[in-house]
Amino acid sequence: MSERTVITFGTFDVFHVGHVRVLERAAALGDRLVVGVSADELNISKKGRPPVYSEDERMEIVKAMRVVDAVFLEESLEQKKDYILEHGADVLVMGDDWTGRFDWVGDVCEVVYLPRTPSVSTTGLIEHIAGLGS
Ligand code: C2G
Repeated sequence: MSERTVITFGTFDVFHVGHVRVLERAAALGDRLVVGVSADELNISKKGRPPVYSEDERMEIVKAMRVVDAVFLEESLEQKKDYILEHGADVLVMGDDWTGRFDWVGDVCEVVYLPRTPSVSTTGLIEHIAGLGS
């Protein structure tokens, strides 16, 4: 049987255990895991602020995970289908905060939404760290 490639996307800023778990669970759904790391510009347009870590640093961190085989820069949310085809992905995995949002790629691959890890988020960590200084 041929290799099953899993693809997932994310900013992975201020890398935390929720990121580790979604990558490990995504990897477990196939033989090879490819990760699209959101570009700094995409983050600014989505969230109105630049990430704490640069895109190069975020790609380096994600690439260092044992379960990750390859990383690339995700420059636009609308290009999902192109990225999926380019990387030969059989399944797209996203956390369930994205449920339903990427069903439109369902004609080129399977789409799976995984439950998010509760009580941890990049925004929460940034707020927590900022509060330590006051
Ligand atoms: N995640 C999770 N549990 C958390 C926090 C995040 O499972 N407590 C998952 C998210 O659901 C997502 C991945 O970790 O699948 C990356 O999360 P973010 O860095 O917040 O990514 P996001 O900004 O949502 O970018 O094309 C889609 C975007 O690039 C996704």
